[in-house]
Amino acid sequence: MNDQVRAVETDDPEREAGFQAHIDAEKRVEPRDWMPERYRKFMIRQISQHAHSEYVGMLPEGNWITRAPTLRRKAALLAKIQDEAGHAAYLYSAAETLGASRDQMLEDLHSGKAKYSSIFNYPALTWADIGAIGWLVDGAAIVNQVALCRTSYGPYARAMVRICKEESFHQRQGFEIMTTLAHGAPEQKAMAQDALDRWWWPSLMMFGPHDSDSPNSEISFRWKVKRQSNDELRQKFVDMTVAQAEFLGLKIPDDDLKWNEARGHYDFGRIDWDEFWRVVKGNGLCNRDRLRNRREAYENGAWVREAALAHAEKKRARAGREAA
Ligand code: FAQ
Repeated sequence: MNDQVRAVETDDPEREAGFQAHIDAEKRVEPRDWMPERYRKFMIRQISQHAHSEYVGMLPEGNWITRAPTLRRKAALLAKIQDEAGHAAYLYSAAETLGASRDQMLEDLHSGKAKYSSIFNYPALTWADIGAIGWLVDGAAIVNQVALCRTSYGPYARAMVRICKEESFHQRQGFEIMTTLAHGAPEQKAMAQDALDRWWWPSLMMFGPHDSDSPNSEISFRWKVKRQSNDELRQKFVDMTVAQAEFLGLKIPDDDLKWNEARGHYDFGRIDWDEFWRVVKGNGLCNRDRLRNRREAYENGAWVREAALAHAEKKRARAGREAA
């Protein structure tokens, strides 16, 4: 949890009951409303992790901007990556409305203290990975984020509405790349299959641990932060994606994947949770590279922040002189 939380009055049971009634009545919580300190910290935790994910999430794809195969692909990829930067900006701002400091959030990311989505610690090895990221990673992000459009904290829910619209363009961008490759030469189809093989299981891990191992879920449901569980959303993603893989003529790398008539859902194989926790704890293939890259970008951007502050200070001083 983030320590940089605005000091507020200690929580009291009567106010908490009123707060819960407000949530139970499906009303949004807004920045100036009273809220329990635990809710404020809980929201900062989730929103800042989400912001960090968008921010770090630019890196696997950023690596391919100079190598996109056509001008059109390059323009679309650039636009997509810029969108991710925008999503991080909305989300950091939403966390700031809860009293979190952006400097502190970034320091927590750069020091390795803060979490961000496990998925961004895998490398994008070929152009087909850019297709797989858009198709699967953005596809999974949409499934998760559509549910969050109805989350209880107003600024977060409103950010999600806009973000989901943009993610849906991202998903199509990825699926279009996969369609071209999967219906292209045998070598292209093999590249598409290889990307699916490598991104499938990490995409399922994006939804978080099984419900039985998800410590935050109980309170998250009570506060209507979460509307659907990790396992429900993962199942939704699997059910939706199988038909898309069939359209592409690609095989999902799971021998246990089969339609279960009784459940009305696909059954699927066991997720490697050891791998998941290894990655979350900082020992995935790219964790160190990702953090080094973010730290360097932050340090290299210091002069821009200083110049912007100096400019703002100059403007303020000029306005003060003119008013005097
Ligand atoms: N990676 O108790 P739960 C995107 C942590 S955006 C790392 O189940 P919760 C767009 C979890 O934080 C992708 N850590 O937690 C894009 C908790 O740790 P804590 C990001 C994970 O919050 C596309 C612990 O495990 N999306 O992709 C992960 O109830 C393409 C126990 O878990 C969001 O952040 C994970 N995968 O449920 C950008 C959505 N899963 O905090 C660029 C908002 C779990 O107790 C290119 N977040 N953990 O220390 C959420 O919906 C929820 O936070 C969940 C986790 C569902 C991720």
